[in-house]
Amino acid sequence: MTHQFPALSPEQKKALSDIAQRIVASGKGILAADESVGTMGNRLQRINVENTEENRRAFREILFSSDTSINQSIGGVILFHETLYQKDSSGKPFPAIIKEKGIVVGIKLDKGTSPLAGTNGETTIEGLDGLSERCAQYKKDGVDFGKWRAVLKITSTTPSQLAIQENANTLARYASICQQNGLVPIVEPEVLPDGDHDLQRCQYVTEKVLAAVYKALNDHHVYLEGTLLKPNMVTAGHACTKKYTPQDVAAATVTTLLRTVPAAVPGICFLSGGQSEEEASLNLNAMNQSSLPKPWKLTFSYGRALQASALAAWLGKSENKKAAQEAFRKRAQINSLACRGQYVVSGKTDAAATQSLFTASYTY
Ligand code: 5MM
Repeated sequence: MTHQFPALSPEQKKALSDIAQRIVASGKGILAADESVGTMGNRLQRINVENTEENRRAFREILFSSDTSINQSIGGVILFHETLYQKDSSGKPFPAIIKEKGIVVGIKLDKGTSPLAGTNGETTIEGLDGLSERCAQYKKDGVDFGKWRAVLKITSTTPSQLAIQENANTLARYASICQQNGLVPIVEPEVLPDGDHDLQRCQYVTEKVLAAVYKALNDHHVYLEGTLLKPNMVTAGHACTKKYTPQDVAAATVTTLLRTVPAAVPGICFLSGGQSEEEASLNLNAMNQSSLPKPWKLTFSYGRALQASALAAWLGKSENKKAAQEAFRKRAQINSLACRGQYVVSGKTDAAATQSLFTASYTY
């Protein structure tokens, strides 16, 4: 082994790094609005709204047509394929509305889980076939970053070495294909919160998973400066009886990241993983207040924890549009403050913001 054959030109590297830096510019995070049709159906069911294409479009229009000032807290939006080609009520394509606010458009590229035979219910992710062609088309259609979510479970027998290696390798192959097509890959290895394990077990597993992911990214010559990581926070399992403070979560999470994620990675954008909106904000805030070194931006790429209050305010009624936008704006602003470690809880927190958003075995 002597040297690496060039994979990307200096111009390609600069373009990727510029996109990644824009997404995680100071105080900014990502709105993960990339729920596939079935997952969006689960969200709509909670507010008794039918899962039709029009209802999915109408809710997304509420989010994307927020006042331009939303660009102070949101640097990127991840879309599902259907949403990328939808329009607002005046006929303007969603990507145009998002870009006009200076926000970067992303797309969900994975095609969901499929079983890994011979394991205890573990999975890999489908979507590599034809991925390069899909990326090239999305780039032409205004997309600048991709997202691929792999899922690992904590039980007494999992995650297995096979599941860790297979998902790490698949994430790295996806990341390499994205970069060849000018898309910044968001690498998302989610360790699910299901189970009664404690914080230390989650930390141990997350460290093993992230170490394998960064070894695979290096093996695949992925240009780290042009990537973003979307991990789970290190938390105790959903059914663990011992309770931990945001400071405990912050210490365990930042320690895990320091041990496994190179400083070349510009940003770490956490998923919310079923935490309540408020919990997800407080944990992120505690991380950014922690005295541990943080060579990367620590920010958010929340789905449920940015949309739950907005959905509860909307209830499928057009007259509630303003209230839903205000709920979304409020959560985005709180998370922007949390990215800087400046979120101070004041007054009463909305009931919707403190409700658990946990979905068991979130592996659709
Ligand atoms: C873990 O899910 C991702 C982050 O969302 P949360 O903050 O709610 O945990 C999310 O981007 C997810 O990957 C998308 O909603 C797509 O989900 P599906 O189920 O459609 O693959």
